[in-house]
Amino acid sequence: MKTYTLEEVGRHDSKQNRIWVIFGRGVYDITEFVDKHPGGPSKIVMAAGGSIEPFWSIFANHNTPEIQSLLESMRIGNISEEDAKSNENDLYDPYENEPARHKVLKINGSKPFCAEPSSPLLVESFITPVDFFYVRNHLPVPKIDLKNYTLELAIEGTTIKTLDFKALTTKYEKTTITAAVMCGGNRRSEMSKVKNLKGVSWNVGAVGNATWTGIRLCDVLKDLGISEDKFNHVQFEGYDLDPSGMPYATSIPISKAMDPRADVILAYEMNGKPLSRDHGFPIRVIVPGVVGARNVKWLSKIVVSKEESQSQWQQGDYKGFSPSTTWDNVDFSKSPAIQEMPVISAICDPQNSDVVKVKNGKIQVKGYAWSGGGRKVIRIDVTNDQGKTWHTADLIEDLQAKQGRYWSWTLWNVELPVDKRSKEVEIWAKAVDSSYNVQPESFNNIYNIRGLLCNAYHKIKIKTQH
Ligand code: MTE
Ligand code: MO
Repeated sequence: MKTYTLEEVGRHDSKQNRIWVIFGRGVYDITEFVDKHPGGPSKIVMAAGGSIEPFWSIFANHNTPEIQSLLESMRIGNISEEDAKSNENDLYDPYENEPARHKVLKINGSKPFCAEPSSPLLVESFITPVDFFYVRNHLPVPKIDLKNYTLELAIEGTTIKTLDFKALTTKYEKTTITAAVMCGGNRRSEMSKVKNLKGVSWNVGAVGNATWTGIRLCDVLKDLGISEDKFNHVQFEGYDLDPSGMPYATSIPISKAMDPRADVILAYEMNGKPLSRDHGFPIRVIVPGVVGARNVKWLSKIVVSKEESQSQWQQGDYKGFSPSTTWDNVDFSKSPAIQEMPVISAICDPQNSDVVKVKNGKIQVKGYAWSGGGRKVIRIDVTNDQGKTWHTADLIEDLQAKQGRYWSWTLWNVELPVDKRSKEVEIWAKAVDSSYNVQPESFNNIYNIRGLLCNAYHKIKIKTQH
């Protein structure tokens, strides 16, 4: 293979000159791949003409055999041994300041940290303890000193005011809501059985239900004196930054942000205690009924705008597509960003392939259900004979929730009669929400390349012990 100098590689930093990058000693021509990069072309282009290693130390989920071999397929040569040495600067680990985590969490990705509790633990309590609440980070956790914390409020490009923690928490009325937060990729591991897809492999635990105390976003926005008709979106930015200094950011429609009944809050407490670092200390947004991605943690800035957030997470991710859409023909601009979530449920206890004791000819089955947009879960149907007989589950729900504002999940349990001779039982669950939306029967026809909106019937197989 050819040997190149760092200087030579450095000249290949645009599409016209072709885009080369360095990894280890290898030189790679990634020009054709740039537009297909799942993280968006703009991110990968930052590495053009140089080493991608510092980027991979932040977006550490790249360091997989699959991605390494993809990169290898684009190799055009090497840099000299000398150059490779000089290129090896002391990389500091951007993840050296991560908080401690409970060992109960099952780690799906460590840098950035993504973890979920086991499903039987998840449905043990209506309110999920903070330590068991799933964590989904895209970047290192920022270290924030409360004394120096500020929140910037802007209209389009102009900052109107900057408030510190004390001002925010004393100026506006304190309020508490109970709401579930669910990742758009919850249950992705099941969808990935249909076909290959890209994303963190979540089981059913990328959801939790907590009380959130804070101030109402609509109160803060009202203070800016804006008229809802002149703007369309409210954007949120976090203090967590990518290697180019861009923050994690997303947006929600202004109608949602301004509606007092939508209960969007800037939360500083979770289950009655200050937010933990993983969950957004000191302030995060809670947008009940909306996909987890919009619930921006470590909130640094709110922007009222005519436009959606232009971030990768709003424009190039968290969108749904046809099962036939591939990474080669996907056009992210053609799908709207996911906001309110569809109805979903999961069987949590027992888990797939558990051995379950049959008592008096019956087995106990427990799970959760939830729907976006404040829609109430009105029924859970469970079957163990492929739908010939459906059993209606008993529900544990938020009795305080008001009409159209069912932000909490619903827990459920049911006793299923099982045949004396059965050795293996297949169980299916589906939820129905107050709009009579019901889950689709299988993943085949809702498959999408990012593995989002994985709300097909949950189906598990268990072994019975009589
Ligand atoms: N906010 C910031 N600033 N950075 C992030 O990476 N992840 C989002 C959202 N808010 C994220 C964020 C996603 S995709 C989800 S699912 C939820 O936070 C997860 O919240 P949790 O970690 O408190 O469970
Ligand atoms: Mo997420």
